[in-house]
Amino acid sequence: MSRTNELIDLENQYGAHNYHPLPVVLDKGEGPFVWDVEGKRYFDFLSAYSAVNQGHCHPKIIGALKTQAEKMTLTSRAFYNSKLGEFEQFITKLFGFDKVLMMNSGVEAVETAIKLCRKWAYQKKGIPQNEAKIVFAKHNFHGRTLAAVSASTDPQSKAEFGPYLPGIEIISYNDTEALSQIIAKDDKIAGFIVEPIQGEAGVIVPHENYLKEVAAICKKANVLFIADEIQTGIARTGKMLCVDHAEVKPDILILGKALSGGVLPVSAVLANDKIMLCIKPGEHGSTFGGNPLACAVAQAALEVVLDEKLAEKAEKLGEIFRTELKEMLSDSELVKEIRGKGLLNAVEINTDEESKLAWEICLELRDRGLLAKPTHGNKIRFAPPLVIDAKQLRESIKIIAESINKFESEMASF
Ligand code: IF1
Repeated sequence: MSRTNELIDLENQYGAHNYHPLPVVLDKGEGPFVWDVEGKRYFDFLSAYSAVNQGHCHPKIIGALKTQAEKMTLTSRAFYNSKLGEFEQFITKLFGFDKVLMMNSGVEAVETAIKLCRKWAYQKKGIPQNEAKIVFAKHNFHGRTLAAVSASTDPQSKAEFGPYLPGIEIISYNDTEALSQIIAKDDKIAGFIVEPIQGEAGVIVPHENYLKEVAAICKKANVLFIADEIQTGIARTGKMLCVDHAEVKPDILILGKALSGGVLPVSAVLANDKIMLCIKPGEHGSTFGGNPLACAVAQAALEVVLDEKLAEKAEKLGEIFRTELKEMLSDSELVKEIRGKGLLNAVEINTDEESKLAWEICLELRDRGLLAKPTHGNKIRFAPPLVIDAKQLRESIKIIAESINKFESEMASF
């Protein structure tokens, strides 16, 4: 049996069956590339769901990891540590907020934002205890905890995990009228949590004024505008934050994934004092949140984004990706739409969500040396590390177009 099959069998036998991975076993990564256990090289067009924007094993981030790991990794927040304060100053100045609260995984930061919003609702907005509501968008993805799945509208993430958290309202995405209406008829609404582009839903880009209008509606009604930039943030969409395209600032900003360059789970919630100081000592925390290793890594990861101008790169390369792929696939009956912002893109295949075609295309891409994964059956996300260069990107565009075209003649059978 091949090493690949041996390792897949091990995961099948001893691991929970909560994923359905593409059959490839990865062993090594560098920049935009990963290698499997047989030594075959691939372009990584998933980037661990946009966590490795800075490229695999970026030497500066790994350097910071090694240096800090040899000195001190964890103190808990029972004591101060020599890295946290300086990092907090750096990240708050960078994003323009008074304060930051450090956590680990993305969903923990989402939970933190929900808790913070509720505290603010009772202390500042005067909503009666236990009655605050938070609005979420249909087809959202904010993670896997009970609060996040309670807010989910996707039966796959949600079903049979009830009872769910109360105090959640759902409106359609990209619909400011729905937001205005729900806020107008309910004075218990404390916040609106939204992805600036819906990732899991299939890279759904809202209309150009959406976020500007959302910010204005929330401001007027004294409702917190909370942006989940876990997937869209840290240069992925061609600006440091996706909300920067709309020139708006959320009341609460949630970051994760590429905040550490994919090296450690590091997440952050940013807000100004009038919100952040609603949480007092002992009311929220985490053993690992704000640990010195995470701070050293995140500081280096953000410096790489700035030093290497990854936002500008993502903007330019994203234009090339969409324009040239559209040209190469202009005759394709298989492609319904090519869309995205910066280097967060998707190709929607012209089949229903149950079709296996997108999966088959991803297997073809794998065979030709490029890794991507379908989402919701018929959408394939293309999100390479932002360190990819124009020549490598063009090579990738060719692989993608050729792989899709290969299925053109076989379409009828899917
Ligand atoms: C899985 C998707 C991506 C996120 C947004 C919070 C979180 C995520 C906007 C939670 C996480 C991940 C998690 C991963 C799959 C993946 C994903 F397809 F499910 F939707 F990226 F597109 N907010 N997204 O995208 O962050 O706690 O995971 O650090 O759960 O399988 P986390």
